[in-house]
Amino acid sequence: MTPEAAVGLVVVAIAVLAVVALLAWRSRRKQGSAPARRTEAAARDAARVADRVVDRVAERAPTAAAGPSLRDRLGKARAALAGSLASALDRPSISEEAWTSVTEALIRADVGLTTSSEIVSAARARVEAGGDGQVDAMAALRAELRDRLGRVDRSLARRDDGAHPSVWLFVGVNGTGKTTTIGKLAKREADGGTDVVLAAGDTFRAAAADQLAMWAERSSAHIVRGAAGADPASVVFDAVESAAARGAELVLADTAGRFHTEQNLMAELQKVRRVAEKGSGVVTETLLVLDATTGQNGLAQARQFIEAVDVTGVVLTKLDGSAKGGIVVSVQTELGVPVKLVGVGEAIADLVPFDAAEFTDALFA
Ligand SMILES: Nc1nc2c(ncn2[C@@H]2O[C@H](COP(=O)(O)OP(=O)(O)O)[C@@H](O)[C@H]2O)c(=O)[nH]1
Ligand SMILES: [Mg+2]
Repeated sequence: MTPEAAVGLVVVAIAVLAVVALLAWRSRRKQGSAPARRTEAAARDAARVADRVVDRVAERAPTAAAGPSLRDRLGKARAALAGSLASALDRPSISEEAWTSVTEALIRADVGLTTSSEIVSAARARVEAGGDGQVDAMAALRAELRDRLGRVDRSLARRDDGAHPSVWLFVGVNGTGKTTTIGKLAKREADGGTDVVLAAGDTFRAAAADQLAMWAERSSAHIVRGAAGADPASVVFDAVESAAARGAELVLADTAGRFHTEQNLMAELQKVRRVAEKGSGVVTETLLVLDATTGQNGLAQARQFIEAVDVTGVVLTKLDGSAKGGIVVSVQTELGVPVKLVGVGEAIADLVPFDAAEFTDALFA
């Protein structure tokens, strides 16, 4: 090795040592913040992983407690109707056959024959009045549907005499989602600061009261239940008196599912309705719970219940499932009863107020 090379090596070695020393000094100086940064980075990574897990869980169980979007939950209903309408109307001039296809698409989506024809005639009149191509056929259809769903009062009524309790009675055939809806509403009302009492008026099966008790626990609501086979009217009466004694504002009364064709059961329901008002309570809502997936058959059920008890609103459940969505339009236009709430899943947060504009947009978008 030449002396120059040796000197060069020494200089390089000194330089390397100096850099190492400098780095060591800086790392010592920042010892406090480096672990914090590492912790932050690790936390960010963990959050990203958690987000991915949550996303995956949400994919598997779309009913997770996150606020449900009607648009997202109407996936199937939307795809079916929007697809048919787009293929019929996506052309410069709309032929007679195209309008027929639109009518058929609406009927397939459970809008019902009469209502579908009326909607299409009215939309067609709008388009024709607008002259050639001036009014978009899809927009006309959407506006017509929205108008028909209208601006009705969808609020859930309470007593306006300042006294308590108000009673909301839930009726409907078996399996439509009465108990589940009560559970979701109990949570919503309790979260809003209302003292809620649940009445386990389904005394047909012991399991029914247990199911309601589980929801009561989740919403911290008080529950009144009777012995298996007890008179449902007396259970509801006791719940109303218990609510009055506690100063609770609201009683949500469950009833046993019944076939709308069974006259004695419908009579029993009328008795529950009467007895619920015998003491300190006033029934301010009688909500018919309809399973949207039953389509037009739901309408037949609804007619019977409306005849038997004074139905003030409809809760349309399972709109997240294979329901076609159009049943909302039939229920309201053919029965004249407002759809007040829709169920979009089995979880506690899966109940949303019905919004005509949002619903129409969701169906078409
Ligand atoms: N997917 C879905 N399932 C629901 C909805 N509402 C209720 N269910 C389910 O429907 C079934 C029957 O509900 P339940 O409340 O026991 O009906 P009930 O006999 O009328 O009291 C249960 O499995 C519920 O989880 C909803 O909005 N969407
Ligand atoms: Mg039930």
